[in-house]
Amino acid sequence: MKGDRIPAFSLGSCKRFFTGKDMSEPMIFDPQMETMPRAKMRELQLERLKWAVRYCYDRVPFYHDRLEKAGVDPDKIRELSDIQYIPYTTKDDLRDTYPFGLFAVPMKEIIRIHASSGTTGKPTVVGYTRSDIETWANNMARIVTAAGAGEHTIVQIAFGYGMFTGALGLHYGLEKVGAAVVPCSSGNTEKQLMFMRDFGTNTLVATPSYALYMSECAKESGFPMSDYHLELGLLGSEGCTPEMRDQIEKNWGMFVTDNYGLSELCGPGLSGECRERKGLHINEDQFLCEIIDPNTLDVLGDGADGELVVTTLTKEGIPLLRYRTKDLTRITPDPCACGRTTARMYKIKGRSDDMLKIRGVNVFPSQVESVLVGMDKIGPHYQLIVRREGFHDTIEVQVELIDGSVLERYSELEELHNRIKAKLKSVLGLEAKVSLVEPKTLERFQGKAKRVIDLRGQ
Ligand code: DLL
Repeated sequence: MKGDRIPAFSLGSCKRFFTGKDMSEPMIFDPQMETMPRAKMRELQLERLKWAVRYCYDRVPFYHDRLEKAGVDPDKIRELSDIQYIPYTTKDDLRDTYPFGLFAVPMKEIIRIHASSGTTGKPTVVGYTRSDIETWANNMARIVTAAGAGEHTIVQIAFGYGMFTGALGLHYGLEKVGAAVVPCSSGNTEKQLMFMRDFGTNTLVATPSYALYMSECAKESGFPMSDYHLELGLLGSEGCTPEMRDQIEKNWGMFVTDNYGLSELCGPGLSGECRERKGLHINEDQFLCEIIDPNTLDVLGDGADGELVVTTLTKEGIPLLRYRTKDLTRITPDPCACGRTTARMYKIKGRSDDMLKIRGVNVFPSQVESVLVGMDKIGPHYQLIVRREGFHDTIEVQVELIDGSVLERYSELEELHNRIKAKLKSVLGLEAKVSLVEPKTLERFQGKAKRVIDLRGQ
């Protein structure tokens, strides 16, 4: 079939350049891709964009129709800016075609399936071919190498293994660079700390909030902090303020880098910080990134703040054209002191939709609503309050009772409270505090309801 071969630079070309002896020695995993002159990178991206559009058009009926409707002829893509004629893809498109509607290969070619975290009902589902898994591992290998990992690394992966892409993504990349991987998963903190002390673990993979929580547990563990040997934290999957990063670094005595990605686009591995920490290097030979104004949908230039939109350039299982991440950032193409020429994106500043990331889990207010609607004894009015207590994110769901006298009947109140809490836990995948309040006490809105009060930035 036309458009079947990913153009230029065989995907198997990635090889280790050289391995530093310790974490402070800068290394480049794939110098060909990571230090390519920018003009050449743009050429490669164009070739691959043509391939990706043709591939989607030929193989995914959804894209065939979308491109036809938009009048996009895959053979007429001549320059990178022609991407502007391609319609955006959104999370809803993935949900509407659940589970496999956007897959571009038959199931026999899929060797792994993941899904987005914390969603109820219809999560977004992604499939990987063998080549996708290999590319993903290479992307991750570049990022962990840039952060200082290598053969000298003993790493505990404290992301949850499962449908979440974080753990296996880092796992494969770290194995690729020769690290000794300890697949602890998240939770069971005391045991993790024991392994850290006994194995001489020098690298931790976790969300910032879990890395911080672990450090607090370590301090209380009764063992001196000198029994822990962490030097590097490969953190990501949620935002982390500079203050929080400082605290994590201070508590563990380690250097922290940020990693970014989303399950729809592979998982982690889209971009990550090198030791300069002046932005996250984008794996540009794999992902074509644009910044758009989320309101007008106009494409903005380099350096402008806006929403990140990503086109996958080599993905076979579930290729995506102009996927709206809803994450707000900006991009710079300026060269980095580390020697890489790949463009860098700045830390995520927020979202253009109402998705909240709480302790690594994606939460949409609509999920909370879906739990509350239809439950007896409570009305339709609710509010979510997200706080940072110390450095831990918490979510409180305040719900109005229909009949305030329930507040005086303790056992009835407790039963209702526990029922809501359990249902929220099963749908959101995390503990929420539930507060049942008197009728008519929550604010009413004339226009769009403001259900979420996010106090974390204050
Ligand atoms: O969080 C993938 C990942 C795993 C990235 C491990 C890095 C490390 P999802 O669960 O689909 O995938 O969540 C994706 O999380 O759209 C952002 O809003 C947020 N996010 C991910 N990384 C960062 C980060 C993984 N470094 C959503 N900083 C994205 C801020 C992040 N937000």
